[in-house]
Amino acid sequence: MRFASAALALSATALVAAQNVVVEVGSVATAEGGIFQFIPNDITAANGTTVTFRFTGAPGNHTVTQSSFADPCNPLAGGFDSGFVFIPPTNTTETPEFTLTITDDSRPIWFYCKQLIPAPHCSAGMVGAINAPTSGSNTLANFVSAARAFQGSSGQGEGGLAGVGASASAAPSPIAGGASLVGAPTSGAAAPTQTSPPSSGSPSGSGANTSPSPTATGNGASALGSSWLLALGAVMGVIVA
Ligand SMILES: [Cu+2]
Repeated sequence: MRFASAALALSATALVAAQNVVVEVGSVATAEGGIFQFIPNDITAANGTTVTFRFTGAPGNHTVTQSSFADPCNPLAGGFDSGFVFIPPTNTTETPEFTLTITDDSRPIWFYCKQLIPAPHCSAGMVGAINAPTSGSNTLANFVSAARAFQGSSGQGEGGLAGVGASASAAPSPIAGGASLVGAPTSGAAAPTQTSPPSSGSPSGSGANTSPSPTATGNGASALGSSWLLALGAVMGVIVA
């Protein structure tokens, strides 16, 4: 009987570990909620659960970047970060995926999209949470409200594969069919830096914004330099091609 109980417990553990939640990153202009959203944005996931972010919004250029309730549109020190995944309008091949494994379900995990073009996605409400409290002040609704109230450019610092309470084992993949990845995360949970350029390209469903000009105020503005223009040129080349 003792063996049977142990086997039962083992299988229950395996069941929990096998759970997966899928979140779509970005959408289309005609969708309810528009382009700038994670679907769903309210995720419940126990330890061992995997949360797979699928960059389905086409065209799109988004990130999944860990932040905090207190500062929804800036990267959390030691947080995870997918990097910028650009999806062209005509991407018909495999969808890039970024998969987190939950390592601490005892506290909420907050995240945002740090893309600034054509306007900061975080301020447009492109945020989400894993295991957010359903009562009290730190609810997802309050987090969304705080993000929408955020002024200036959301933080561009790069996180890593490993985050706080959740970690990825690989950068978004596959990157194919015209998709590109800028600022791919590397191993470790280094503190976010402000030296990386934001990505570029037009996440607009209409593709109308071809001359993005992120405002020169706020966090990370000093990083907007020649490397950013180079990245823009590279992505625009993809669009033109
Ligand atoms: Cu976005």
